[in-house]
Amino acid sequence: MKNVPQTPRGTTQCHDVSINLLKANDFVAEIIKKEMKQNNVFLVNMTSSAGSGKTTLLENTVDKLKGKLNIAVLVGDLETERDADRIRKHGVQALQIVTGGICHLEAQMIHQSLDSLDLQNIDLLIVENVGNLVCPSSFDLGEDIRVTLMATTEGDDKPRKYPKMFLTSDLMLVSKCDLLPYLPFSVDAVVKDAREVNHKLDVIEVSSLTGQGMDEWCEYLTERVKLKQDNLLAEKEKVVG
Ligand SMILES: Nc1nc2c(ncn2[C@@H]2O[C@H](COP(=O)(O)OP(=O)(O)OP(=O)(O)O)[C@@H](O)[C@H]2O)c(=O)[nH]1
Ligand SMILES: [Mg+2]
Repeated sequence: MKNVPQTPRGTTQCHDVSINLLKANDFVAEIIKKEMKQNNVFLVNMTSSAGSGKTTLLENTVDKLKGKLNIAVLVGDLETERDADRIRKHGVQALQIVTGGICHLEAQMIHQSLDSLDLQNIDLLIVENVGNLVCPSSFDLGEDIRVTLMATTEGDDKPRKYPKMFLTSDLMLVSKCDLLPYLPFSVDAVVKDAREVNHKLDVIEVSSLTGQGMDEWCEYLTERVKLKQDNLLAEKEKVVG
């Protein structure tokens, strides 16, 4: 039998992440930030537990915004090309990052993928992180905003159980709101829980099934993309002037 190194029972790879690895990650995240600034690209890091509806939301988001913004998507999963295939069907470039067992995306993985993107012609780059509410919270990908989905099927007590993700997020999308009539889930309770962790957290209730909240979410994104573009333009004009 092969001598395969075993992860001790009750631990995951994520617990072995050293401070040095996080420092190295932050170094690359800064490089990504600079490249995004140079190319005028707004970068979103989308996180959630597995199956909270990230890819479905992105499919609908791309449909609503693709005439208005140039969008590209990077998707992280442990295995398969499935999510990138789903998004490509909606007419935008989507690249799959297969982590091969790693439970989160790291800045280096994003940086390597950037060579395959025509950044000069992208306004909005969305990264769908690996479905996991724990490990991805520790890895800055150089994003402008972090958006976390919290599905009604997960229970309204999760933010304070997994605080780092909500602490480091700018927006919580309460997803699958069409299921609210059938579930013991209180939107008020989940918002209260999340804002106890991060009082600045924005919240939008969405459903990819009914389209609830999609206009608000798309406006939220569009406003921030435009704001970054305007700020960068003003900075350039200041330098030239
Ligand atoms: N009722 C309901 N179901 C949804 C909604 N959005 C997604 N789903 C369903 O939830 C399941 C998971 O959706 P995905 O979009 O694949 O979720 P995900 O977060 O991308 O999953 P991973 O990438 O595996 O983490 C699918 O069966 C979807 O059809 C929604 O708004 N309402
Ligand atoms: Mg997905």
